[in-house]
Amino acid sequence: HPETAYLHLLQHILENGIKKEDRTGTGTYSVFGHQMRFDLSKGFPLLTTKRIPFKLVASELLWFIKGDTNIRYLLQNNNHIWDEWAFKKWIESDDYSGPDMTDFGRRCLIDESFNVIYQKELASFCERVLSDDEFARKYGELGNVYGKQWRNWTTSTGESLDQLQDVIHQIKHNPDSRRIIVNAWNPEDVIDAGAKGSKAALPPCHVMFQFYVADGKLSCQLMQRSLDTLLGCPFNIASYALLTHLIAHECGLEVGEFIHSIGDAHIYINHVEQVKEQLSREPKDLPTLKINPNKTSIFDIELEDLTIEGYNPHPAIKAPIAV
Ligand code: UFP
Repeated sequence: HPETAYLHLLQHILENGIKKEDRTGTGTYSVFGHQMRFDLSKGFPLLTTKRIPFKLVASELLWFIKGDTNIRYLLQNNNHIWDEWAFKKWIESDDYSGPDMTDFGRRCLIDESFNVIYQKELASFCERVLSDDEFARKYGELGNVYGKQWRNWTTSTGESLDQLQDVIHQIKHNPDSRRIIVNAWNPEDVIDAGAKGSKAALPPCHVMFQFYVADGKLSCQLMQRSLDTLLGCPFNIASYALLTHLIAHECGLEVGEFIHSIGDAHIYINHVEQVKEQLSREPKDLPTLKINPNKTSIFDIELEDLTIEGYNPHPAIKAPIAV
């Protein structure tokens, strides 16, 4: 079963992971350097050992593809996966005068009365990004994150590069090329990422990806520097599988493999019980992805053009996210 590649990684980290502190202060079990392969012709790799919300994966990917870096589009699609990063910039700004939100990611996990106040502040922040154009422009914006780097990379001479459009062009016209790469890691932005006034809210986790065409099939390899194996990984696999499908669809190719190459693959210490629960479950049949055949360009695809069929996973597993 294609999902066993993922379950093996969880098992491997539990058995061999080294205890390692991390930026969030949570602590992890971690291994360095791991690769998983998913044959996309065997079904769409949306995990079945717990439910993964496909709509969130899809709306985030379409947001990257649009070159959008403002969380407003995500909020309009009920997608809250990037909220905390925008919220962090807001509470650190001079315009913020609400309750003290310092270190909110950790405090909301350990202090329930703080969590209530935090949830209220965060909800009103999101509401304002949705309803107030000026506020959204200023505080919904994450800066130089994926959408910017993929579609609108700024060169040292001030020109803009559309890496995604360019790889699609290469796949169509020069498919044997060994240079079909999108790079999200910009050392200039990474130096102070996340700091007050910095150009990027956080350094990219999916650093670069490369496409490969052979036998009429499109494959994709992702190099990811850091992986939250329980919470992030299932999203990352589904997202890049979807991207590969979309580009294959536009280029008239079948899908080949998605290859996930990882630097620091970790399980947070407070995720171990959830990991064991997931490992006790039997994978089910993978679903299939349907893309509206009337749309070809990936830049025209909307959420309603994508459907997942035959998805009957085990129930979701709740776990705290480290920010
Ligand atoms: N993370 C993922 N996948 C992602 C993403 C983040 O697993 O797509 F954006 C996790 C990895 C790590 C944390 O646990 O988020 C990022 O922290 P750091 O920048 O310190 O690696």
